[in-house]
Amino acid sequence: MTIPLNPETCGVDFSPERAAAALERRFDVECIRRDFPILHKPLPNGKPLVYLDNAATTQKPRQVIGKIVECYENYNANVHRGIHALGDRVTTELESAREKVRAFIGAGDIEEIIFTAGTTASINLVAVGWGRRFLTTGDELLVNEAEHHANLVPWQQAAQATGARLKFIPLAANGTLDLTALDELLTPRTKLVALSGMSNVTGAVNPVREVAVRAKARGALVLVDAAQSAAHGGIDVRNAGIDFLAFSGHKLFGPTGVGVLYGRRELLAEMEPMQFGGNMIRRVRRESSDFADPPARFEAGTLPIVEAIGLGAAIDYVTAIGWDAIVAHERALTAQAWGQLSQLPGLKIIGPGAEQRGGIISFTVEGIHPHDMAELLDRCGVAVRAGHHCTMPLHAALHISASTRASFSLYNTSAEVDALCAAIEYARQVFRRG
Ligand code: C6P
Repeated sequence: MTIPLNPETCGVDFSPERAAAALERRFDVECIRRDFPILHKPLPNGKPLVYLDNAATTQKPRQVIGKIVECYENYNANVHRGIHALGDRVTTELESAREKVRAFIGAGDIEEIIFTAGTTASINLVAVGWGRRFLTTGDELLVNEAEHHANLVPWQQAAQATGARLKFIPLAANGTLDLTALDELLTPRTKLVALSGMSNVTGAVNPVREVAVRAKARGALVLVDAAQSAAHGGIDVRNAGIDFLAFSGHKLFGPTGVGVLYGRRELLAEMEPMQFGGNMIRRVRRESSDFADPPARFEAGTLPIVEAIGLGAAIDYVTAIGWDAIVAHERALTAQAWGQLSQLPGLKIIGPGAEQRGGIISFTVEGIHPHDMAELLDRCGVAVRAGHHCTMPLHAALHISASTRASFSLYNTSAEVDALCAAIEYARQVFRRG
């Protein structure tokens, strides 16, 4: 039997226990937690950390941290430039990370993988590089009000710049997509449908494949914002019929500062670069230039090299554990949290039932502002996010200004779900007393 872990490429310290657990596809959460140093550091108030803000960013395992240290200590150099040993090594590492991303999302070719600064940068690149080139007056972009601002504002800008118009897939009462009228909304003028794989507020997992099939029938392209979904399950861009896919390294156990744009080869070949300078050219004359082929055409300047290599280590990490095991663990936590939270008096969960969502639960509690709630939870060591979560139109549609959000990851435990509920009860007591 081959061990599905590669200490060579993943950095440091794959413990034999971890390897054995991964081999058996047994999910040992305590074992996994040992990979994340931050989870064992007490907070300034002495409480143990209960980190439930994974939708904002995930914590990093030692395998990723170790890989970053390994890069800086052993082969730090610029890529695609230096004719020296360090330059060769780091270029090989970077391109190996690109290959890992390709395999991770099921793309056909590494030239379809562009390293960017994150999901926001990736979507902007499509909105400008594809949108400004191909959209004209009267064209339609199909979006929805539940999207993160990163998958709405760039399309507003593209529409304003080109005369295209935004159309919205309606939302059901719980904030999920209502696809009943999708076929009528899609017209021959629809050029692109932009939607997330999973909402960062409702946690709803969108039926991307179904939308893609229906969009394709009308000749529209499909862009998927996988900022949240990338950390919760396998993606297969070809099988799902996705034309563009965007995600961030930092929500997938990798470093900040790096993200990915996948684009189908034929589409990238036609797109305009958004940034100009070194690395993205083929030939520069005094008055004009020719640009390199993708991906270099869209990677002007020095890349987030070490960050991209760190992302490669993060992909190795989750792949070694196995998505089936990760998803099963997160589903169990989400079901437990949904069940317990929905019993708490005055607490209203936003979005669908546990079976239709990934590991994100946003809620409101009668009489307690979400910011106060987050602050009181923090006193108990429970880290959550409060606010509009960069989804103002969704909150407006739900007639609320803010919500509190707990989001789960592979290292969270059933006891931490209990701790969340106990901390909410504490907050209710504080407000009752006050
Ligand atoms: N959501 C959250 O707490 P960046 O910042 O570029 O890495 O990711 C932007 C982004 C795009 N789409 C979705 C669905 C997202 O959730 C995010 C980031 C964080 O919900 C920070 S606002």
